[in-house]
Amino acid sequence: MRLDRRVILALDVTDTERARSLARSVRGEVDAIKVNWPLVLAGGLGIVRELSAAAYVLCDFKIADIPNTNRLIIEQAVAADAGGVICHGFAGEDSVRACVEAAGRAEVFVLTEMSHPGGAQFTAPHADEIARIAVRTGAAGIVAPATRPERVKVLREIVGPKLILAPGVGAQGGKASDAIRAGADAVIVGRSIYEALDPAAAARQVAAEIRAATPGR
Ligand code: 3DU
Repeated sequence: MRLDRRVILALDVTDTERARSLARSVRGEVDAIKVNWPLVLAGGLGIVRELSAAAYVLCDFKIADIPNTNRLIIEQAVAADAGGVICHGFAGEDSVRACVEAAGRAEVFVLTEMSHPGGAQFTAPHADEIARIAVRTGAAGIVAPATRPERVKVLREIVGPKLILAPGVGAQGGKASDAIRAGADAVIVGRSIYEALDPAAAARQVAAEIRAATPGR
């Protein structure tokens, strides 16, 4: 994933026409479009192929099954031209490894610790170990909570130069600049961009906040 703006749009809408129009309107303002189950269940996997023609599409399938099933899911995402896929780490090292092996040139991001309050219950206590799994399996990076920048800092120490993508900005209460200063490479933003009257302007604003927080980068 090439990061210029350091902003990824979470395109969590279920109207495929609106999804297409949002993707068009933020072109050049975000580095990638993250597609999650709501859109794929509504529009089919074809929407991934379609959006991939003009953008890096990150399939947030939060894959968390046995290795063989993970492989089958990843193969579908790759066949639809996804640039990257998100898997859960809690299913264990063999499950994550199966994702990385099946992905080929597509990038795998391992979800370590979820950003919502419930994420502190089960994922946070194991996030450091999951981050180590991401390193050992050769994943491209991890997903870590913008709502807990202090945790992003700890996870950065563990993953070294691997990419850290941080959801939880805006609607969930996290601040893009805090996540980036803590060590995230990019933030994932959904509602604050796609529900804005001017989504492109909202995306530009997040990118501007990030630039202001990291002078000289
Ligand atoms: O809260 P937002 O509307 O900005 O959307 C955040 C997106 O990131 C959404 O697609 C959600 O499924 C995803 N995500 C998290 O919010 C938190 C995680 O730990 C992992 C993914």
